[in-house]
Formats: sequence, structure tokens, C-alpha cells
Amino acid sequence: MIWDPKHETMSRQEMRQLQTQRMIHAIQYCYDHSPFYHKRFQEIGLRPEQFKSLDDLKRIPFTVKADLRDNYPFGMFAVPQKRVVRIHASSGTTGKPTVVGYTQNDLEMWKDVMARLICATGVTDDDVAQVAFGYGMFTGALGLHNGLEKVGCAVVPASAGNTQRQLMMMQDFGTTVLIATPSYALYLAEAAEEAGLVMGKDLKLRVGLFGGEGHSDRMHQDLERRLGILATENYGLSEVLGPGVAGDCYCQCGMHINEDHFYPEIIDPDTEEVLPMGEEGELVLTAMTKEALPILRYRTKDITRLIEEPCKCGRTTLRMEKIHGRADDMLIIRGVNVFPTQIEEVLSKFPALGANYEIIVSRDGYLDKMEIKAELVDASLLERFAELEGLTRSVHDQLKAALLLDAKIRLVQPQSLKRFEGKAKRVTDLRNEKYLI
Ligand code: DLL
Repeated sequence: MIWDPKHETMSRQEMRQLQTQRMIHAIQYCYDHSPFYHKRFQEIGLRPEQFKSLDDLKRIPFTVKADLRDNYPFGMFAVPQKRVVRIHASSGTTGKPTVVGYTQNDLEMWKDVMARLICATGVTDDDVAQVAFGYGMFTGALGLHNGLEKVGCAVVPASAGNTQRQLMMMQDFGTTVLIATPSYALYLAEAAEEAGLVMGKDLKLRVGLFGGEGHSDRMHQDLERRLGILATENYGLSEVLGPGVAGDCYCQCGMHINEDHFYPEIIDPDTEEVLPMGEEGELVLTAMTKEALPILRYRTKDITRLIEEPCKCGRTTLRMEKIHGRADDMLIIRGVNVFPTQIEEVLSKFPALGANYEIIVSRDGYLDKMEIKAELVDASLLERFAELEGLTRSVHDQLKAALLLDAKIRLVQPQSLKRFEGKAKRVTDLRNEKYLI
């Protein structure tokens, strides 16, 4: 079933027309209601009437995370506080969080775009959906929750953590849909196996709606096999909305973008040039219909590629590939640029290794050092020294061949690395710690 056939199956030409109309409206709206954008337009001498087609978008400056931080907490809101009915924030690793707000209409739109993506995975009002994202300032839990209710699922607001209780509820309530970060879902799979639960018998899961962080193809296969589900992915970010920007349909061939609300562009992150359709680069999004926090050309830092070919599911919206990495996740190690996802890809080629790993970067004098800890699938390998050494060497050599990186590899006990209930933190960069210098 297609939730909103009108907007999800438009011809490319109709979609472009609608986007043009909505973009013209969004730009005028920002000029009229957002003191931040009003000032910005004045500074560059741009009047909203000059914006006539989507090609003119190039003239609008990018918005970046620092703009939200500099205007903390509500400086970028375009409505009086009276009209704001929800506030969320993205934790961020440094300093103040990024605060975002929603009007009643924004929440309705959010529910609607979420319902489209949930429905696209094959989830219906017959399903019992357990939300194992942390409820709180994170947009993931309430975003999915409200969309699931709109579809008519029985929603279990479990929140993250308390793994044994999660499993108990899954069994007792007959949960069919799991909502979690992929890393937490895998942790739940391990715990279910340890408890001797049988998929299909004790647990009735059939679909996973995962997101908030990326995961490798190998981890995706692991999730499908171990939980006996169709593992689908959701993409979004709080600055633009939260989850609901894009998501997999049951065909799993790229995430459909709700592009009647979120206009995507791909740019070269260095030159900031807009790239042609199909090229890989940084995703830039404009939220064309939001009232409380309209956002123009937001640089997501997420690297991906757009897909234009029609999808077998019948939806005609543009799709985006899985996120290939984040422009600001890039590590520079002895001058070599590396994305953690590239390391993950190499590790995922070894069947003897599990999905959990940790990258530790430190400095010895002036020299960067990298250590990679990866979990073994089979603990007994730790006692078979020759084999262990052979495997360690081969991981080392493949990383070196693929990424030109000399890393120290440490293969560790299964389930010995830290587990995460929310987004996993794979990299520890100790290079700025004083004691190392
Ligand atoms: O993570 C929104 C969300 C929640 C999306 C739940 C999907 C499901 P933030 O906390 O603001 O919002 O973090 C946004 O998370 O720029 C990406 O780098 C990353 N991210 C989100 N979804 C994916 C994904 C939510 N499917 C940041 N794959 C984004 C890879 C993702 N990265």
C-alpha cells in the first residue's frame, strides 16, 4: 500500500512544479518571518521576488550547524513561542545542543511523512511496534512513535535500555516491529540468542525500522538473519525534522526521500558546487514546509548519492543511498584521510569477525597511531595462536591495501566491547588529550 499516492507517485515534472511552488513560498516565508534569514538575505542583497525557479537556489547561502548553535536556543525560530508546541535537541559532542522546534502543523506534517515511510516497509495497523529508541530530546523515539500511531500500529514506548525487559515485552506483547539504532538492535539479537529465544516462535518480529546511525551491509545481513526480519533503514536529522526525511521501502534499494517537503541537493563538500544527479557528495536539504524552524540549504555533512530511476514499489520519489560516511567524521591519520565506515567495510569482509569494533587513535610523540579492536565470533580462536595470528595479519594487510593505513589490530573476545543503547560511538580520538603530547 502507498500511504499518500498523490505525493509519492507524482511524475518528475509534477514534483518539480510542486517543489518550485513550495520553494518560492519557503523563501518568502523565511524573509518575512525568520529574523535570521531576513538579515542574511539583506546582507547579500537578495529579495525573495528574485527567486523564480529551483535553479536560483544556488544563490541562497548554506545554513550550517554553527548557525543554530550561534542562535541558541530559539534564535532561528520563525514563529512566536506561543505557536511552538514541541522542542527537541540534538546532543552534539561539544558545547550547547542544537535546539529545534515544531508548531502544531509541523507535527502533523511529521506524522504524515513518517506514516508514508512506515507504510512503505509493509508495516500495517495489525502490527505491534516496540520503540527502543531513547525517549527524550532525541527526535527518533517520538518521531517514529507518532507515525506508527498514525498508521494504526499498537505502539509500545519501551525506550532504550533494560534489555531483558525489552525481550520480555517482545515475547509477551507479540512485538512484530522493532524500532532501534542498528547497534542496539544487534545487541538485542545477541541477548535474545543468549536467552535461548527462538525467532518465529518466542519472538514474532518481522520488520525492523532502524536509523539514527549507519550500518554496514554485513551488519544489515546479520540483523535480518539473527532477528528473522526485513531490516529497513530510516534517515533524518533534527535540524531538518528528525526521522521522516527518507526511508527504505520493502524493496530495500535506496531510501525514498519525502521530496515534496525536503528538497535534496548533492554538493562537493570542498568546492560547494552542486553536483549532477547520481554523483556522490554531501547531502544538502531544504525543509520547504516547516513553520517553526524553516531551514534553507542545510549542510548535513552526510555523504551519499541520489538515485533517480523509478523503484519497483511504484513510488516515484528520488531515493538516496545509505550514508557512506560523514564529512566531519573523517580522521586524518599520518596524513591519510579515512572514514570509519571504510574501516568497517574492510572488517565486515571477515566472517570470523563480529559487527562490533572500536577505533582508537592516539599520538606517540608527533606520530599518529591507530588501534582497531574487533570482536571475534568464536572465542576459542583466542587459544589457537597460529590461526589468530594469521587472521590478525590478514586484517592488518587488507586494511593497509585498502586504506594505506598501518593499524595495530587487536582481536578480542566476543561481546567484550562496549554496547550502546543509542547511537554507537566507534571512534576514540585521544590525540587532543594533553597527557599524550
Ligand atoms: O538521528 C534522526 C533519526 C532518528 C533518523 C531515528 C532516523 C531514525 P540527529 O540526532 O539530529 O537525528 O542525528 C542526525 O544522524 O546527520 C546522520 O549523520 C546520522 N543518521 C541518521 N540516520 C542515519 C542513517 C537523527 N540511516 C545524524 N544512516 C545525521 C546513517 C544516519 N546516518
